[in-house]
Amino acid sequence: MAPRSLLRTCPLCEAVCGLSITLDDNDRVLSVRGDRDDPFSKGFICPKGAGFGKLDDDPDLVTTPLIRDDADFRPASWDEAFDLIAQRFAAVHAAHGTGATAVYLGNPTAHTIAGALYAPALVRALSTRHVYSASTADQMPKQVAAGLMFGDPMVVPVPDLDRTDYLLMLGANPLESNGSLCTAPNFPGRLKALRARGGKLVVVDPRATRTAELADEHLFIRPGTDAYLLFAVVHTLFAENLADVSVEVDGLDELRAAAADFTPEVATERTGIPAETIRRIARELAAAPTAAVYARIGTCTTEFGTLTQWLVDAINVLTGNLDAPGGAMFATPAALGITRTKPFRPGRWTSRVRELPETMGELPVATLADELETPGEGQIRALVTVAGNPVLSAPSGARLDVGLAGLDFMVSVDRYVNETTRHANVILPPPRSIQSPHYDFALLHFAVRNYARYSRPLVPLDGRPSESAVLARLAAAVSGQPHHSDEAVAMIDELVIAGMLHKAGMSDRRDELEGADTTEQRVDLMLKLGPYGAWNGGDLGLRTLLDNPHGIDLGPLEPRLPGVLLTATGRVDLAPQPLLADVSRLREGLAASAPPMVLIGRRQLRSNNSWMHNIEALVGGSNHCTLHIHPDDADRLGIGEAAEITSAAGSLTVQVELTSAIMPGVVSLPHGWGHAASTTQSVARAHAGVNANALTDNSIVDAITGTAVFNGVPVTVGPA
Ligand SMILES: Nc1nc2c(c(=O)[nH]1)N[C@H]1C(S)=C(S)[C@@H](COP(=O)(O)OP(=O)(O)OC[C@H]3O[C@@H](n4cnc5c(=O)[nH]c(N)nc54)[C@H](O)[C@@H]3O)O[C@H]1N2
Ligand SMILES: Nc1nc2c(c(=O)[nH]1)N[C@H]1C(S)=C(S)[C@@H](COP(=O)(O)OP(=O)(O)OC[C@H]3O[C@@H](n4cnc5c(=O)[nH]c(N)nc54)[C@H](O)[C@@H]3O)O[C@H]1N2
Ligand code: SF4
Ligand SMILES: [Mo]
Repeated sequence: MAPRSLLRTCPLCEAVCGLSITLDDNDRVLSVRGDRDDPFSKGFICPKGAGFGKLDDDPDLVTTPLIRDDADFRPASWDEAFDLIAQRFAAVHAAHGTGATAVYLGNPTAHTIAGALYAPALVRALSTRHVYSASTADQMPKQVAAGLMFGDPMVVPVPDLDRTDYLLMLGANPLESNGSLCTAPNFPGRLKALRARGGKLVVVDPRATRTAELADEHLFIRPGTDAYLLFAVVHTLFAENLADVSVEVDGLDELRAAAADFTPEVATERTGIPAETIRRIARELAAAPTAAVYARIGTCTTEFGTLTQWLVDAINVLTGNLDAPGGAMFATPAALGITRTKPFRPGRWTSRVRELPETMGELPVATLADELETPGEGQIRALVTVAGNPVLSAPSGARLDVGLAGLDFMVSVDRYVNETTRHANVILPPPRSIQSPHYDFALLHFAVRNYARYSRPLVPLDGRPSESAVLARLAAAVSGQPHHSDEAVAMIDELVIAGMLHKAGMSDRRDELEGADTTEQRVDLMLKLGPYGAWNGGDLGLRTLLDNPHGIDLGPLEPRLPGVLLTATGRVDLAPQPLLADVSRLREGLAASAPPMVLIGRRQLRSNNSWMHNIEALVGGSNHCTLHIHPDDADRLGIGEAAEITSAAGSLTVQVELTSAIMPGVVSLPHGWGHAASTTQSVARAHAGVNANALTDNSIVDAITGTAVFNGVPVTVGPA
């Protein structure tokens, strides 16, 4: 058989690029190219996507279940692994109840069918309030702000990148990250096109990033102060009578009142951005034919993350750009997701130790260390992690490292033995990506064009269970159900399918669902009942996507208000009570003196959080764990090649990189490094770096969501 090229969506970031993958006779990846016929990504690919084959072929990958006896892992059969899990979870339940078990879902669960369709079953099976995920180290403030303003935390507006005339971007660096909560393959190309058609790009960032270099204007901002800047923009829009609201809203007067004392002059003092510049930006946003404000991780993971995200969309509303072409719009994903019927409500319960709020069924990962450490009823004794590495990705990582070592039992579903999974008693590996089907259930909610693409597994499973089967069997094992066969997947699917058909009043149509297995039939049903679906006035179903393996374009974003709103009034709430209540905290912040030196993060093009450091082709070059510091600061502090950096949470010795691209008074360290501990990843160990989250402090969070604060951490820096 000659080498063959097969098509698949890249699962490695939010840009959902189409890949064309060439396999040899033994199903090994020979090469990876961008799929030129994908209507959304049009052949774009980044170094990570190009490294897909190397990731797939990494000799350090876990390929069979591992059981740890004392210090060492040994290979085991799937049945032995699941039997042990069932037995040990039963013991924890008998001794401490289900409230002593916990689950952590990491970032890649948002990129797999297994994560989308079967992780919820695992969470239900555990029947615990100890549910944690990377969301509270990431985008939760955006989802909560959207939930409060629009009634549904999945109804998140995205900048209409391809049509906007003016983009104000804060705390995002898509030239390295390829975008987030804004699914846009070839984000760099789309920004260049914006400028080429005469549009303006303004970037707000404490660093002169590659994205800032591409922009018309870059504003340095003191970390953690974006809420002051945006409030001053809101203030100006009202003060200069520039507000021009084109959608039905509540709370306009309350918003105006809340913004009254946040003048541009007040904001200047906090942000470092001149008042006249702030006024000009407000005027430009109001005057542009179309404009959008977009803010991402640099603004979410700060003390005022949720307030910031609220103000972003408040400005989009005030400038008449919400839900309007070229403004901030809502995607129309093809697959029917969870259909919520009641307005979103955060904080339905709180965490045991610190009483931090629940959101979307989760507790903040910033308190995971407390819940592991603090004795008493409800202390975590058994943990499941799926596709995550909280020791490197959550705040106070060093405490997590100790906390995990003290668990009665831990199971991890992961490709690698990493800094977190090394503590597991059992590691269950997913199969290769090319053995898994793919559909982007989550990310297409945030796409800048409506689009759908389904990829079947490119090669069959070689006796290993699918990741869906791993999660389904795990759900059965932890809840004392029969867990011996892959039938667990079909059992979950039949329940879900029956429920969806019943709700749609179509219970007699079960036999009409197409697909090679129940997972595909479930996808078919979600597509058929979706907004373009064959059972909903359109023609879309699984068959359409199988017939169009490059994906299909479903057109530009369309206005969706008021249809997508789920607020009690059916209007956009510009002044939700929980947000107004938090403004006093922001006001109090005005009195506090700014720390002389703060730490922020940064992302690297050839890296992905903690897990692409074991591929030679991806490490090295600029992909190193170094502390960026301004030469003036380094001079003043007497810092040479290495520095000692200390926060309330800990201290690290780091390699230094001088760069005037960073503001004086700010240092930047990428997260996801710190591989010196005993993992089996040989390349990563040789490029160990340090764990930035040994410095971040879990006691400081965004009050409304409990989201971790990674940007604006007070530190002192001195010579090593
Ligand atoms: N200081 C600081 N900390 C941060 C951030 C920051 O900006 N600064 N960013 C935060 C953000 S945005 C995020 S999303 C989190 C990420 O934090 P996590 O989700 O906890 O960590 P990742 O490094 O993404 O780990 C992903 C793991 O999934 C495994 N994996 C990869 N593919 C698969 C798969 O298909 N199936 C399974 N089962 N496993 C797989 C990898 O081997 C890896 O071990 O980090 C957060 N932490
Ligand atoms: N190559 C690569 N791509 C990735 C990832 C990766 O690790 N590597 N991770 C993926 C994940 S999980 C996510 S969530 C996305 C995130 O995608 P982005 O949100 O684009 O993330 P970053 O590239 O970290 O950009 C954040 C920017 O915020 C700036 N910043 C820090 N503090 C502040 C502040 O207080 N105010 C303002 N205005 N700016 C601030 C930082 O300097 C940085 O340039 O990227 C995804 N894509
Ligand atoms: S930009 Fe993201 S989706 Fe596209 S090839 Fe790179 S990692 Fe994959
Ligand atoms: Mo993330």
